[in-house]
Amino acid sequence: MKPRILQYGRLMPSLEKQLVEHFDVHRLIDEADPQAYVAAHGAEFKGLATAGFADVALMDALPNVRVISSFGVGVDRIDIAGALKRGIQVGNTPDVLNDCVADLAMGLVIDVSRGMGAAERHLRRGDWINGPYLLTRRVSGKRMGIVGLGRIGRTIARRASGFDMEMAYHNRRPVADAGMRYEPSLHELARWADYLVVIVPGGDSTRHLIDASVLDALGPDGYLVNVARGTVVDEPALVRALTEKRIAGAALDVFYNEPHVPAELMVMENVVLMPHIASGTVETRAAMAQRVFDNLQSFFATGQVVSPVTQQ
Ligand code: NAP
Ligand code: 8YV
Repeated sequence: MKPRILQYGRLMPSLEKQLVEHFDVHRLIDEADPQAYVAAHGAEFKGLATAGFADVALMDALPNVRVISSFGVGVDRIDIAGALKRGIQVGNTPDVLNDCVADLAMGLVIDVSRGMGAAERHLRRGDWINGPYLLTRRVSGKRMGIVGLGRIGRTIARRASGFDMEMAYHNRRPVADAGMRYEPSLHELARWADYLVVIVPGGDSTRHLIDASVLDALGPDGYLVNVARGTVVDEPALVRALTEKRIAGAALDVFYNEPHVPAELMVMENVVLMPHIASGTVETRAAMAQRVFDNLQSFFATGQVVSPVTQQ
């Protein structure tokens, strides 16, 4: 008999198809009253496939679920401690997205400095006829400060080394084989950097890590690049710093209240805005989908997911 799985949120159609072929799947999004449905049927499910969310209320409503497989590496909307306490394994999709997230981070560094998006808007508006585009800022040879030298942070560093950039990083602890300077003070890193690239996990431990004081340390010639989570940046403080020209610009793939983006940012030419697309390539999303499937299949075959999450 196929294990019964609850699907929370929308997943890629190819993944939904693969899940249905191997599991007895029920999609919670098809229920008019999801809460009433899980209250009545929650005990039927052995696993949960989720688009990134699982709180303890949901886990309690699914008392026989022993595995959660989540689409994405970030687990900030999954209560990991709550899952582990209930004997539930959580699987995510690390590593397979490092390259694409790092590619986009590097693209954002280039775009916010060289004004590629802004210059193209200038051309498309027909403004080139009236004169050349403004001079922009050089990228090669500049200083990049990486906040979060983990799997993706290290991949970003490899990209930046191809641009002859000087690099340093800040984590809570130094990384043994980082091959670059560790900066124990986030403020000192921001003061030193031309680009502060943020790629830490979201959640309570990093909420507003990038606040007004870090932005002031980055200063009027510095750029903020955030490909982590919107919660990591104090967004109103960022809007104020940009409005008052206390930083040079920002490039953001993630926002505090997605898909809502502060109106002030929408009209700023020194700000690059992306709709959370860093992992969004055909190749990477297919690999992420496969890992969601593999985590479930491996759990039901061996009792272990492929990519276990052991802490938030
Ligand atoms: P990872 O390998 O776990 O790396 C995270 C790094 O952040 C670690 O080096 C960690 O070092 C550091 N860190 C954690 N908390 C910190 C803190 N409070 N202060 C400073 N450094 C801290 O994770 P990853 O696979 O690279 O992914 C990172 C995050 O990127 C994900 O959790 C997700 O939220 C985000 N992401 C976004 C997208 C997107 O589409 N934009 C795509 C993929 C991932 P220490 O533990 O030593 O501090
Ligand atoms: C999203 C991400 O999962 O992996 C992560 O943590 O933020 C992304 O890859 C993806 O955008 C689907 O929501």
